[in-house]
Parts: sequence; C-alpha cells; structure tokens
Amino acid sequence: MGKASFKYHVIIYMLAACTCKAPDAFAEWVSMPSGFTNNLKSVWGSASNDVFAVGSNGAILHYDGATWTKMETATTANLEAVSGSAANNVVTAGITGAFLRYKGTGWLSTGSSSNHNLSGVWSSSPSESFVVGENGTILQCDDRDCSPMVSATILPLNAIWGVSSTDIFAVGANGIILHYDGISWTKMQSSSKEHLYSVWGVAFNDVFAAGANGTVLHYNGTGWTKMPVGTIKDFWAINGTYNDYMFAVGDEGNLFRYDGSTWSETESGTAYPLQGVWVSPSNDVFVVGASGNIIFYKNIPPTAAFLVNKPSGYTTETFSFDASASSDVEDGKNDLLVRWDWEGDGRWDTEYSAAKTASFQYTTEGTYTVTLEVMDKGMLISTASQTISVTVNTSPIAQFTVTPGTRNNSNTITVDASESYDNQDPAGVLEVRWDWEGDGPWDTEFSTAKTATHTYATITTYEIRVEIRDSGGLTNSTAQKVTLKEGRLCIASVLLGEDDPRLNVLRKYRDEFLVRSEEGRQLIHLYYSQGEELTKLIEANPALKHLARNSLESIIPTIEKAMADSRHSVLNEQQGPSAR
Ligand SMILES: [Ca+2]
Ligand SMILES: [Ca+2]
Ligand SMILES: [Ca+2]
Repeated sequence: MGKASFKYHVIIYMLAACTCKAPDAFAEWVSMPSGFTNNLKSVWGSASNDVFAVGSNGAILHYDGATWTKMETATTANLEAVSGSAANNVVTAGITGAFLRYKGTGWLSTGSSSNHNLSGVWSSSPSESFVVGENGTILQCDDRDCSPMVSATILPLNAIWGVSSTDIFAVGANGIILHYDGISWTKMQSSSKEHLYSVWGVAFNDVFAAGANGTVLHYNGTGWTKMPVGTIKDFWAINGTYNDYMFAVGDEGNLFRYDGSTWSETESGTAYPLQGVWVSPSNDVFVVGASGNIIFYKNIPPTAAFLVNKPSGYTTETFSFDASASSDVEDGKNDLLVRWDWEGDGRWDTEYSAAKTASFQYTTEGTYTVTLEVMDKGMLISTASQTISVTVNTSPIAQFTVTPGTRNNSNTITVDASESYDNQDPAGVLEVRWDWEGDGPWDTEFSTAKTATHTYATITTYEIRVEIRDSGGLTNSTAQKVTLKEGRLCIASVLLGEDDPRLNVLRKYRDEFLVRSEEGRQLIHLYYSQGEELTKLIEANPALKHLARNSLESIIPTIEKAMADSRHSVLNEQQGPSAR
C-alpha cells in the first residue's frame, strides 16, 4: 500500500470513527470504589471534588475528588435524601424524622421534630431547607429547627425541588404534584397516576419529574406532560445542569440521558438499582445505588481547533479565524464558547462568545501565536495555537525600458518592466499596466506579463506610463518620453534622391527580408546607428558620393532578383508596408 493510499485509509477510518462516536460517547462510565456495601439512596455535592452520598444505617460518604470516605454521624437511621446550597450547607433526611445539618465541620443531628419517614430534601438558601415525607409531610427548616407546613395531600411525598423559596415543587405517590408559591401548597394537575420519586428543573417553566414505569413528566409553566422515554423500568432519580444535559436513573441499572430533544439509554455497566444521581457544575455525573455502588461519568474537555485564512499577511490586511472545527463529546457546537488571544501574550483579547468566527488586523510587524480557548458547558477548557507572520508592506518600484520594434517601422515599440521589483513579493506576482500616450486612462489591464508591444498610428513624441501593483494592492508608477522617428533611408535618399522609386525596393528589402534574420536586424541597426554620420560624410565628398551611388545602383537589381527568388520572400503573402 502506497503512502498516499495509507493516508487516505487513515482519514476514512477517522471519519468513520467520528460518526460512530456519538452513540458511544456516554459509554465511559466508571465504577468508583465506595468502600461501602449497603444501599446508597441519594447524592449531592457543591463541586466535583465535594460530593456527599447518603444511605442505610446513617451512612454519609464524602468524595474529595480522589476517594470516598465515611463521615462521622450520630445517627444509624436510614438516610433517604441529601441536598444543600453550598459546601458549608448540606442537609440530609431519613426515616422516622431523621434530619442532619452539615455546616462545614461536622454533621449535627438536630432532628426534624417529626416522626414521619422523610424522603426528600431541598435547600433554598444556607439557612432554609424544605423536607417532604410520608403522610404528605412538608417541613420548613432553618438552622435551629423544623416546623410543619400545611400540606395539600396525605399521600406520601417523595421528593422536593424549587426555583426559590416562593416557587417549590413536591412530587409523590399516584402522580401527585404539589406547588408552593410562598404562601400555600396547592395540588397541580398531573398528567400521570404513576408514583413519582424525583423532581428537578432548570426554571419555573422547565421542571422534570421521574417515577415508576419509566415515567418522566415535563412542566412547561402551564401544564405537565409525559415525555416519551422508551423504558418501563422505574426511575428513582433525575438530575442535570441544563435542560439538554440531564440524567434519569432507576431499577436494574437503568440509565437514560436527555440531550434536549430525546431520551436515550446509556449503558451503566451495572444491574443494581440506581437510586440517586447528581450532575456537578462541571458536568460530571455521579450515580449511587444498591450495595454501595457508585458510578461516575467524567465530562471530557472540548477539542479546540481553528483555521486561519492565511499563514502570513500584511499590517494592512485583516486575518480571519474560524473555530468551527472545535468539538465536544457532551455538548453541541453551538453550546461551546470561544475566546481569542491574538498575540499569545496570555491576555485574552475577546470575551467568550458562541460565535466561532473572528477577525483581527495587526498593526505591528511580527510573528504571532494566535491562541483559541474553547469552553464547554461544564466550563472545561482546551486551547489551540497557530503561528502567523505579519509584515509591513512597502510599495513596489516601477522601472521599464523601451526598444524599437523588430520591424523597425519606427511606430512599433516594445516595453519591458521586468526590472521593476518589490521588497515583499517575487517578480512573478507583480502586475503591470500601461498608458501608451500618457493621457491618463490605462490602456491595458493589470497583467503579470512584464513586456508588451504597441504600435502608434502617428509618429510623434509620447509619454509612456507604467503602473506596478503588488499582492498587497500597493502601486507605483513611472513614465518616460519616447520620440518616434521616421524610418528614413538617409544614405540611399542622398545617393538616389528622395523621390527615386528604387527606394521602395530598398524599403521592402529592409522591412520584409532583412528583418527576418538576426544578421539582417543587426545590419539594419548598424545602418541607422551610423546613417547620420555617414550621410554627412558622403554629402561633403562628391567623389565618395559618386562611387557609392554607382555601387548602390548596381546592387538594387540584384536585391530585387534575390527577393523575387527567395523562398523566404513574403511578397506574395502580404502587402508590403507603404513606403515613407
Ligand atoms: Ca465536554
Ligand atoms: Ca492578547
Ligand atoms: Ca510590497
């Protein structure tokens, strides 16, 4: 297999791997050793390195980001729920009114003043928590004690969650859902008769409840509706960080993820009942279950990648950057935020933005390391860098030469601007255009061809202008005057007289025969470069004039015959130029 085709196969493989990745993205659940074998019922934390899990026999476990350790408690009651508002305000509740507070140093078993089994807790602030339990029990607790609230049911309440202390939802048996508006608890119209075991939301009009037989309900601010999930296994807990990043867990290792549009099953790697789930602010997922099982999904940092429209450019130009190639396993591209450091000086030059494209113009020459930072919704970041070089563009320098045309008819000229140059661009990319008469309007388009030929209709003096343009659009122009002269046969005219028709033979010989060979052109050049001087010499010397005239007169018939015989003759192919 050739190198190229190997490369090709690698690319195909990578593309295939990418398309397969989505369904497997959440396969990376790992089992965490808890050191505990009894049931774990609930999990909550303030951060991924400050997580609490509670369970049977008064067990409270704490995770510091590396290991789970059992915390000291004064209770042996089965604990059913844990929640909090900050690292130094955690509360847990359990059977026969068990209620413990953690203020950052140790668990205080102050009790709830209730004898009912308590199964749900939610903290609205560091000094206020709400607790629910059997017989429709609802308690409001501060840092000292708890007091019962007037409930709207005698059915068991299993879970509680709120937006604020004046907007709280509680769910329980037979699909019951209660709402507290800061004054009283009232029953909401539920769309289900299934037992509800968990409630969580992101806003007053975006709340989710999960329960028996794979039930998940959604509240949109006006009513509760059942979401299609695709399981009949009981859900024991639901939690997330966004309405497109949430998880529901339940019986037999049942684990579903919601991405904002559909619920999809994820392989949890366990068959144990999963009873608690909590998603950290950095979008790591902690799930606890029977027999001390804890499983964990770690949010993967995004992949940062970007394109720049060119690796080098001028201070007069704008560079365009596109971070659309960045990606993340958990989050959609639109959810990723990006920011830029144009010089790689460690100071970010833009705010975080969901817009993936940006542009920047450098004012100073230099080599710059452009750095992109990409952040996912769990605030995990990645960076990517590219080096670009920026130079100051200077104008090109225009130069050109003019030479008489090869036919030497005097009205055809050839110009050559090859000597023009630029300090940044090679000659090949420089473009030129011409103004043949110096009258203002350009007579040619810009072209990288540096030579051009032009034939004038009138023999006079012209100013020829050239303009040169570099790749950065800078231009420079120069001009020179060219005086066209009649192609006078000076010596022959003096010898034969201005009106002698034989002059036309000589003109034809010059223009259609001699001009076709290098030697002929050299001869013409010699004739015209020496002509003026020789003519003066001949005119001043009658003997020389006589001798020269006789020679020329004898040569002309020979020339005439040679032209007629010559296979190179073009007399039959085109009309000769008119004699001047
Ligand atoms: Ca991620
Ligand atoms: Ca910077
Ligand atoms: Ca330049």
